[in-house]
Amino acid sequence: MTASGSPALESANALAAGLSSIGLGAVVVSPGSRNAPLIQAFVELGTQVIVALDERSAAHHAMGMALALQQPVAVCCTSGTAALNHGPALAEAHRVGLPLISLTADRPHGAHNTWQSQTLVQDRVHEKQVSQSFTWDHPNGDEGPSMLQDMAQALHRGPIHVNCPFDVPLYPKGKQQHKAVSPPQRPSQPVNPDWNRALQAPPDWFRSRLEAAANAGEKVLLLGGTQPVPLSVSFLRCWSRFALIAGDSTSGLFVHGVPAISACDRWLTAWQKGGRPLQDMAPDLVVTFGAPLVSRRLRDALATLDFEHLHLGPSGAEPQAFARPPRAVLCDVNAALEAGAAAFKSRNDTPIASDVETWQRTWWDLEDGLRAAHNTAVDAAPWSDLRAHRCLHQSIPKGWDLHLGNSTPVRYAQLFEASDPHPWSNRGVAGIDGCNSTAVGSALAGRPTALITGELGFLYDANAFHIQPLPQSLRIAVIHNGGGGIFRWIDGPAETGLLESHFEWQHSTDLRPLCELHGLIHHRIHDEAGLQEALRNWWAPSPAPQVLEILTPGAESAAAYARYMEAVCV
Ligand SMILES: Cc1ncc(C[n+]2csc(CCOP(=O)(O)OP(=O)(O)O)c2C)c(N)n1
Repeated sequence: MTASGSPALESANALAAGLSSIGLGAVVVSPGSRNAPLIQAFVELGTQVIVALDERSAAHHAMGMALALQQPVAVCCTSGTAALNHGPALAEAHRVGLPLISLTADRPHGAHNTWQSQTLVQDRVHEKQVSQSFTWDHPNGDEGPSMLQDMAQALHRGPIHVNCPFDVPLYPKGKQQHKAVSPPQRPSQPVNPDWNRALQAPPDWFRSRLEAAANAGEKVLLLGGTQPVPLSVSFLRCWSRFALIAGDSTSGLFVHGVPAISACDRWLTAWQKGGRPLQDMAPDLVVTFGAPLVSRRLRDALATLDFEHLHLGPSGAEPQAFARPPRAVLCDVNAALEAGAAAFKSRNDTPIASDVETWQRTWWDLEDGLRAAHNTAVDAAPWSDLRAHRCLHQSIPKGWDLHLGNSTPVRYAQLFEASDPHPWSNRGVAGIDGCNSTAVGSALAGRPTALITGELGFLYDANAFHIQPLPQSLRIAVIHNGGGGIFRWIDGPAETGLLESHFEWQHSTDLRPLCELHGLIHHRIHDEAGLQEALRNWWAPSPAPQVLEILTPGAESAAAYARYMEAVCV
């Protein structure tokens, strides 16, 4: 018999201690019985433990914490369907390379076949959405440490799933005393420095390829989608001389003093409206990274052109974004930028090839004109989503993290400069099901966090707020435009005759009772003057998270955006 009298508790203790030793920052647990050994183990160990009811939200909370802390965070649940609910966050973390650890407690091996309740096959159930799956079944001898080493390796590439079979007894004999658990504080450095890791460098051929591109005067486009790591200013500065930089505002490319184009849809609209041939914008070499680009139109336009494509990333993914399959460059994005910067530096004293200079100028002349026309075009718009987004973006204080709902908020955000830290949106798989929770997770990790989201996304993920403790430094601006405004942006829904009823899903849900249920401070806004006024005091410390429900007209907002595009793209 083990010291505690429970093999389950011993196994859970060993796993909790092992994960802590490889850099675990915190754990989000959902109430359940089968995972009782893990809950007790983490509390006993002094790990930061957050309690969240809904496993789908809990996994997104943990992902938001991993993003804010830049280190692994675990989410822990009981057996059965609870385990499946980690799926959406794992899928998102997998696409963007975040170190999320899904711990699913299970009954002993084979239980699902023995007429026991709350059982299903859990081993490897998330296999396609994680970098590696593990079964922690009371490992013996070196088995445990070796598995933990594999977990640490796998976490550098993305999330992992650890299924943990436990048999009764799940609880110790006699009443236990635990230390009081304090809410997390804003960390000035990673909570567990063991996670500090060497960046995985790109293969040598990558640097040589960029050297060759610079020597031969090739037109290089660095194109970034959403990714979680802050990118180096000095490396990007080196790149910006030789390469054109463009991508999503959530890519990390928009750092102070580095020229980069974020409003890619706007840029392409203007290019095409001017009747310019796509061939004139064609690069010779495109280096991509991160989640799929928000601007599908730019991706589709590039896909009609012929160039070489390299895709960077720690998972070695090879997404075929364009006409031909890319060559994967297995590495961390910053390490690749460093290698590129070194390649370009050696040519710093040499003038840029005139073809390349002209090509870059062509992109930038158009972009400069668009930026110059931007403010006048927004000023001309009536009260609408566009006007609300501008007010919000202008008011976010320095030091606050910005999260964006991944429908129209992330698209509007491309029009407004934002950096340091770069904004976040769950663009990996672009589900609207965890945007609240990811922002809550970021605030739980001690970072003041603002979320701009749509009201359907807000309603969908309402369980984000069934959490202990609820962070205070969280502000949520809900653009309540009467349904999914995104469906007015997309070609198609309007033609079906079902736009309002089945796509946009017009509704008249009042958000106030929901906010009251969760103890969120709620204000409703009807116009721009009201929004400006509310924002003046909104960021000051408050005893609970605050929600601004901003009422905008849905159809007029879509029309205002279309008119804005017409006005700037002349
Ligand atoms: C889990 C999930 N279900 C459905 C969708 C499809 N979808 C994308 S945007 C959207 C509507 C979002 O509406 P809202 O949050 O109000 O934002 P808005 O479109 O007004 O910006 C839906 C249903 C999705 N991306 N993820």
